Amino acid sequence: MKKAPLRFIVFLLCSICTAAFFEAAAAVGERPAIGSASGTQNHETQAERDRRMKWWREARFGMFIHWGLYAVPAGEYNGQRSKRIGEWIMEWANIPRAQYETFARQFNPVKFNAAEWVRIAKGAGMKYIVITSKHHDGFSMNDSGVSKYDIVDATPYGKDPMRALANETRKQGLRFCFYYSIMDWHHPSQYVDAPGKDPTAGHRQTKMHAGSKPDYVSYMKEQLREFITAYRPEVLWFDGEWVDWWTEEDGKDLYQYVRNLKPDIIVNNRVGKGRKGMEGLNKDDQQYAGDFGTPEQRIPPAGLPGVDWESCMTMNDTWGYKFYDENWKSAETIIRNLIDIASKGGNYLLNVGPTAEGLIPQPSTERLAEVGRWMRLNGEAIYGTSAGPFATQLSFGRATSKPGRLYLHVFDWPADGRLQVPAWRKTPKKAYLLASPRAPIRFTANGEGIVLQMPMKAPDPIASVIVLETAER
Ligand code: FHN
Repeated sequence: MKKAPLRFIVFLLCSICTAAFFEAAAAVGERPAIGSASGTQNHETQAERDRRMKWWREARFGMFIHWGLYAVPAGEYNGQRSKRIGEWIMEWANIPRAQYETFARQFNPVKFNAAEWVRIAKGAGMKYIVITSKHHDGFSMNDSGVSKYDIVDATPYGKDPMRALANETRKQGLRFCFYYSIMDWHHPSQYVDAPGKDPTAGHRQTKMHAGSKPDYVSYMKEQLREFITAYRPEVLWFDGEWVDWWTEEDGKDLYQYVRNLKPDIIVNNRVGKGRKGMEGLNKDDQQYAGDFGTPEQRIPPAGLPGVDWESCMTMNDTWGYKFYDENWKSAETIIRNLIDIASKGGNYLLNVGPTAEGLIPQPSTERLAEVGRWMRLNGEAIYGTSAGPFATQLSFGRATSKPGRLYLHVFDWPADGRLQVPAWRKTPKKAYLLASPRAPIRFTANGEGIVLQMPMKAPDPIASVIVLETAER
């Protein structure tokens, strides 16, 4: 029998080891990246990846800001309004590029105050800010060297609010991040081919002129290089990747490109083609580019052990400002969403849509202030926590955990003050309200777990947090 060449033997051995590595990783619950075949990217070890993702995983709560030219029409064009999202007005009002460009001459956010915006985010308990550097309309909200279609060159405002916001965000101890749209309704490489649609208006599926893709990709890369080197964003939140002319290979290439520019940057899964629509998590037929999943306007039904994900959500029904959209979520809904998401091991990216003058709408600031009041008391039960240990949803609320501590977030306080907590793998040794740690809560074990004997009245009608200290960490 012919002797097998050495190379073949080496190859065989390697694939056996790789397979063994994955088994091991899965076994110890390590978090392979949502992206690459080896669980890490850029030859990054798992430990390096965990270090890179640490601040983001502990942050749990961030502000999304959709701000751009679409705030000028604010949801109305020639008297036409829509239930559709405001930042898509160039699409649903079929506004030709040349016409849409005229909004730039009306964009003058003289009331923009970076310190105030960051104070509102910080006051709500948010740890990072993701703002639209360029949305689908292609307009750059920062000073871009590769485009004159930006806030410095094309508007009477003439200044760079992203510079101010980046500096202020860091000054107040939050993380500055950018949203960037791959689809671009303004770039000449793309056009619209749809019945009744102006070829230069907006559309969900822009087409790419033959041979123009390389130009556009190098335009994007040059713009991203200047954004990354000038503003040092900590996260790049891509979007608009669904267009047919964008591929997973393009996504992997762009992921590599931005990580080479800033190795500790975190990139969402919309850099590539992995996500399953608005559910936001990746298909599992291959390893896709990106560091975290992006459910949109929804919360996954159950926790996703080992997966990094972030739910993004509006406070009303639009991302970009629409003056007549008053369908605001209550502070209770927002706080319970945050708890629900944290109890499943995810982050919450909550959106505001500032006006063309540069103001965050009052209904948003009021609700964020109320969220902040809850977070100042209960932040310990959100920041740096992991998903709760219970296989099924708790009937009375949610749970988050830390080594040696379980946090019960009680939405529905029992009328008789008696709370049945299902058993889980740890032994509770002490219980108390997070709001009054020196007042121990008595509890007794029973066949199903433990029963807590709590005060008759809920300390907080939205969510009262009980801490269970456990013997085991
Ligand atoms: O089309 C965008 C939309 O305008 C908004 O930016 C959201 C935010 O996640 N993302 C896209 C819709 O999936």
